[in-house]
Amino acid sequence: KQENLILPKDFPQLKNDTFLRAARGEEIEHVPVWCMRQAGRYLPEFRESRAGKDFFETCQSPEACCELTLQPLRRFPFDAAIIFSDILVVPQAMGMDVQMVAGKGPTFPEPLKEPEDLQRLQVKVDTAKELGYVFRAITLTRHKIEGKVPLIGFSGAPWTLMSYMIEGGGSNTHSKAKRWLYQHPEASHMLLKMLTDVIVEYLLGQVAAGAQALQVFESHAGILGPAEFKEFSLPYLRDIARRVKDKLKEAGQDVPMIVFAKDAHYALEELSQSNYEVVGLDWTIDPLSARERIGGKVSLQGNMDPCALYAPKERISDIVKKMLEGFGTRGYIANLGHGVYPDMEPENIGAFVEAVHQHSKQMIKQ
Ligand code: 1CP
Repeated sequence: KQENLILPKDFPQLKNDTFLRAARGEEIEHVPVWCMRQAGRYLPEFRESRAGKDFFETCQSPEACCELTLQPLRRFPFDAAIIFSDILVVPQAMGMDVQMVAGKGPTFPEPLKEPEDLQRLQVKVDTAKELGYVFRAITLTRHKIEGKVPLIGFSGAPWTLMSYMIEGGGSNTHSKAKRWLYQHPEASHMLLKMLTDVIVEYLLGQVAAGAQALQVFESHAGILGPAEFKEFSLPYLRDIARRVKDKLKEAGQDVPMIVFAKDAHYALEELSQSNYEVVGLDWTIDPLSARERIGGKVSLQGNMDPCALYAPKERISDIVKKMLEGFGTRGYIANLGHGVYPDMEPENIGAFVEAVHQHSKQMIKQ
């Protein structure tokens, strides 16, 4: 809808900035908490809103994205919201067809096969034109959220997007995409660079639209070994944060950035020196050892095993307490180590949020 284009940016005042303070390592009264995929199929109201509608058409509707983003906040006292969208809107903006196939997940009917296929991609992407619907969703949501909590924008990281563009969808081995790294390293770097350029513009557009923090998802980091990660992921993650920050600084803006490189615990030290304020962790790393390895350099986010949400509520509370004791309450944002699954009990997500708030308040008081 065109009228959203001109929504004013005089947003309601932020009432709960705990998440932003924790991202910067500042003092807080309780540990902030949100959940990856907090807007998702585990909520009956989400299933109802999404029923019978095409996934990417939903992503293209600012009103639908706004509603789905707000749904979890009506149930639980989360300290942040993440805009409803998907990482695969970036390959779409570069000219690739992506469809959501029921029972299979996102699918590219014509994935990249050989380096020549890079010619099919749009190099100079006008993000305002191709991804303006995401920006409008963010602006609308910033108004409708009424300053309750900060709104997080996000993007997939270059390697994760590259792997989808070559695999054509989800994969266990990612061997088609990894083949490129070993057979076509130059073309791989070319593609990663193209993606980086679009992602930088995309993230800046999200901030201009009203995003108050940014998360970069390198969900497929774990399929790379340390050497490949250092060559094909880390430099681009660093470049994204540096370029976004340089541009924001020029405008006098300061927006915390989170990097979530799933299963990349082998690169924790490097990630903590990659220009991001916050490093997100999956559940395969022990909180205390993560804290010891990075010192006080960055804030940490994570990392309860999402499957712990299948446990009874009292057990969830115990697990949360241990997690808080490991990370400490300063420079820490509680989250899961990955997204909520569709078969999880909404009540248990509520128990998780409450346990974080309750235990951390007590720990801070002592
Ligand atoms: O119809 C549906 O509801 C389908 C499920 C779904 C949802 C809820 C998909 C398909 N995407 C989303 C939304 C989404 N995706 C969000 C929004 C908000 C929130 O977190 O509350 C975000 C941040 C993403 C990001 C995303 N999409 C990632 C990175 C995070 C992660 O999970 O590692 C990835 C890898 C995707 C791709 C994707 N989109 C959807 C699916 C099922 C997948 C995974 C496909 C696969 O690899 O098998």
